[in-house]
Amino acid sequence: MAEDYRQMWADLGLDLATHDALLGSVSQMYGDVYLSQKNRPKGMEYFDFVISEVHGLRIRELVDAKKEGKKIIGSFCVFVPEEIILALDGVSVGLCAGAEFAFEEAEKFLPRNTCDLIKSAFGFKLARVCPYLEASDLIVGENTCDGKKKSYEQMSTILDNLYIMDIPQMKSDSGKALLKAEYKKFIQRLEELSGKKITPENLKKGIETVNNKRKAMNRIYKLRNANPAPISGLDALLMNQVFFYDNPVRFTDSVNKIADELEERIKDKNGIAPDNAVRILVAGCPMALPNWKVPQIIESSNAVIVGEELCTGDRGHHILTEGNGSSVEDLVNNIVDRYFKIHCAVFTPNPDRLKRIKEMYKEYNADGVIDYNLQFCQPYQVEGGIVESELEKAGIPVLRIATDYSAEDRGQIQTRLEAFIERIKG
Ligand code: BJ8
Repeated sequence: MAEDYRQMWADLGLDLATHDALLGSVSQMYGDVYLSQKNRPKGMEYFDFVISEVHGLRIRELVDAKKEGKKIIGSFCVFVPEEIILALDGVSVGLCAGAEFAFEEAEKFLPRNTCDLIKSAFGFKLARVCPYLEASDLIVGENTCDGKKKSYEQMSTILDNLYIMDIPQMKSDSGKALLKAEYKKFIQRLEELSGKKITPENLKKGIETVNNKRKAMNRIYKLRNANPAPISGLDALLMNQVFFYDNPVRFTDSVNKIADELEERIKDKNGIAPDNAVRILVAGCPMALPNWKVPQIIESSNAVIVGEELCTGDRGHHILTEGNGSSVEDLVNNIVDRYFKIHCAVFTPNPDRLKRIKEMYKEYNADGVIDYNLQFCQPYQVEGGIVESELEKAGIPVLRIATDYSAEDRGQIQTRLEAFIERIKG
C-alpha cells in the first residue's frame, strides 16, 4: 500500500493485528488467483490497484467524505437503492463479506448451520477488521432470507446504527406497495441523517450515476458472448465485487475503458481462453469479496465463465432505472419498478429467475450452467432443485455445487467439475 494508513484504521476502531492478518491473506490470495492469470486486459490494472488499496485509499476517501458532511451507508443486499443514497449526497458501500473469518466468535451469536455470508459479516464486525463497516454512519439490514432477517436481530445487539428495511416476498401488488412504502421510509431516514432534502433533480442525478455504472457493466457482459472469451470470469467477478465499493463515476470510467479494450481484443480474436474452452454460466448465491473459490476452480479446469446470474453479476446491473419523471413521486415509482424486477430466490414463486438463466445461457453462448449455492442457504438451495430439473428438461447441462468459504472441499469440487466438463465435451 502506498501510504501508511495505520492511524486511520486505529481511529476507526480496527484491531490492527487481526486486520494485518486479514490483509496479508487477501493479498496473498489475490496474487495466487488473479495475478497468476495470463493475458488479462490491460485495464484490469485499475482493479489490481483498487484491491491493493481496498482498505487504504478508498477508506481514506470515505473518511474525507465524512469530514465534508457526507454520510456513509453500508448495506448487504442489492435491494438497497443506491440512487436514493446518492441523491442525498451519501456514499453507498457493500458490506457482504466473502471470507471465513472469526467464525467461532460469530457462532456465539448464530447457529453453526447459518450460511457463511451471514457468518462472515458477523465475524468481520466481531473481529473489528472491516473499515467499511466501521466507517458507516448507517447500516441497512434487509428482511430477505430468514437467516439474514433473524441475524439482524442479533446484529442490533452489537451495532447501534442498524436500520431495517422490509422487503416483500411475493411479486404482487401489495408486495410492490410494501417496497414503495419502505423506500419512502428510507428516504425519510436518510433525510433526517443527512439534513438534506430529496428533490427531482438530485434523484435524477442519482439515477443517472447508477445507471451509467450498470450500463458500463452491461457493455462488458455483452462482449462476453464472443468466442474466444475476451475476459476471464474471475476478472468479471472482480468488477462486480468492486461495483459495490468504488466511487461510481471512477468505476464507470474504468469499466468503459476495459469494454473499449475488449472490443479490440474481440476484433483481434485475442481471448483469455482457447476458443474450444467450455463456456460456463454461473447462477445462484452472491460471491462477496474475496470469495473466488469456485470461479478459480472452474477456470483452472479448461473452462471459462462467460456470465454470472448472481447479485454480484447480472442481477446487480442488468436492469436500469427509468430516468424520466418530473416529480419525486414519479422517480420513486421508477426506482420501485426497477428493484421489484430483481429475481432473488427469497421471492415465491420466482419464475423470472429461471427465465433469465435460460436467456443468459443463450445470450452468452454457454455450454453449461453451474448452480452455485452456499451451504445452509435455503432460498437458493431449494430453488436449485427447480432450476436443475427445468434446465435439464430444456437440454441444458447443469451441475449443482453447494459449498462454503473453507478450502476443504476444493478437491471434491474440482473432481465433480472435471467430470461435468467432460460430460459437456462428450
Ligand atoms: S437480492 S441474493 S443480496 S438477499 S446466501 S444471506 S439468501 S442464506 S445473499 Fe442476497 Fe439480496 Fe437476494 Fe441478492 Fe440468505 Fe442465502 Fe445466505 Fe444470501
